[in-house]
Amino acid sequence: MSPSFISPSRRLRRTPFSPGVEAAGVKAYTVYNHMLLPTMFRSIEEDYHHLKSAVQVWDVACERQVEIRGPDAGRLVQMLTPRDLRSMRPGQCYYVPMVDETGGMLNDPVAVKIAEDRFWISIADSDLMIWIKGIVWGLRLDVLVDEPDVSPLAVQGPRSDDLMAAVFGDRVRDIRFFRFDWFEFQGVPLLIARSGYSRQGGFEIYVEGTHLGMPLWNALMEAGKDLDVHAGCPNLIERIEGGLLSYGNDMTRENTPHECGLGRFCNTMTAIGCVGRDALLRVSQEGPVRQIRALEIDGPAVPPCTEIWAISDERGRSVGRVTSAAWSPDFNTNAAIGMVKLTHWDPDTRVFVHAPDSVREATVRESFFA
Ligand code: THG
Repeated sequence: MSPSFISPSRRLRRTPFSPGVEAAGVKAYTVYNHMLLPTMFRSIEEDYHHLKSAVQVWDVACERQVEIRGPDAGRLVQMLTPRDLRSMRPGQCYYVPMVDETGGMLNDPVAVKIAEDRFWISIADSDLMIWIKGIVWGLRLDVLVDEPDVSPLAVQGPRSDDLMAAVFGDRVRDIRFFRFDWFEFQGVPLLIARSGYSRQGGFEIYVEGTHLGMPLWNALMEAGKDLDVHAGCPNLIERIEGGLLSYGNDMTRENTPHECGLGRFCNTMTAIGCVGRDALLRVSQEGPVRQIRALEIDGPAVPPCTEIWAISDERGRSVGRVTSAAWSPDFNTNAAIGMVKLTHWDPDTRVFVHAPDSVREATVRESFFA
C-alpha cells in the first residue's frame, strides 16, 4: 500500500495538544468528529505493550462536548437515552446509549453531570448536536445547546495514578470510577474524571480553551519521565480485547442498544420521556435476534478491517458480520468484534469469517478478552 496523507484544512480541526502530538512523532491519524485523532505513535503493537505496562497521555480532544444548560437540561438528556438518569448526581459520569425514535443508536457518549441544570455530553463520532438542537427547537425547550471549547486529554495505563498525583496531588487518587472532581492547574480549575477509552485504568482531564493545552501536556511529560510516560492514543488491539465499542464501526443507526450488548445501560421501562422508548420497549420484550460478540479468528494476523467481513455457517449462509479485528499479541490470536445472529451466538460456536485474504474459521466467545 502506498503512503497517503490527509490534506489539512479548516474543516479538519487541530487540537490544543497538536504541537505535542507532532513533537512526539505521531505516525498516523484518523478523523473523528471533524478533528484529528492520532492512531499510532511507534507502532500499534509497541503502543499496545506500552499502554498495558506504563502510562500514556492521549490527545482525545475529538471527544467533543455538547453542553446542555438550563432549566430543561435534565428533561432533555433523559429524552436522548433509555438509561434512567433519575439517580444521577452532579459529579457523576454515565455511559449512555443515545437513540432515535426507532431505537437506533445515534451515539454512545459519556454524559458528565456538572450541575442539576448543566451537562457535558462527551460524544463519539456522529453529529449529535444537530439532532439535539432539532428536538430543542421543535419542543421549545428552555435550554442552551452548543459545543464549548473543551478538549479532553486522557492519561491511561497502570501508572496513571502516580503520574496524575505528581501533577495534581494525591487527592486525584480518591476519584472513583466514572466520577469527577475539580483540580487546579496554573490557577485554573479543571474537571478530572476517572474514565477513558481503555481497560488499563486512568483519567480524563477536560481542558477549557486552548492556552492551557501545551503547558498541561508538557507538565505531564516532564512529571512522567521516571514512569516511562509516552504520547499514546486509543489502541485498536487493546480496545478490541476489552470490548470497547466504536460507533460507526461496530454499531450504527441500524442497531439497537440491545443488539450492541448495551442492554445493561438501558432501563427502558423507567426512562420516561426517552424518544426511542416505545420502539425499544417492543424490541426489549422480544430480545434481539443478533448481538455483538467477541470472536477469535484462526490463522495468522488478519489485515486491517476497513470494511464489513461476512460471517457464514458451513453451508455459506450469512450468520453475521465482523466489524473490528486485530492480532492480539497477549492472547496469541486474532481478536475481533462482530454482530452474530441468535442461531450462532452461543459460546464456542464455530463459524467462517470472510476476511479479504482468505476465508478463516473462527470461534464465538462467551465474553471479551480482557
Ligand atoms: N471518554 C469520553 N468521551 C468519549 C469516550 C471516552 N466519547 C467518545 C467515546 N469514548 C464514547 N464511547 C465510549 C465507549 C465505552 C466507554 C466510554 C465511552 C466505557 N465503557 C465501559 C464499559 O463499557 O464497560 C464503562 C462503562 C460504565 O461502566 O459505565 O468506558 O472514552 N469522555
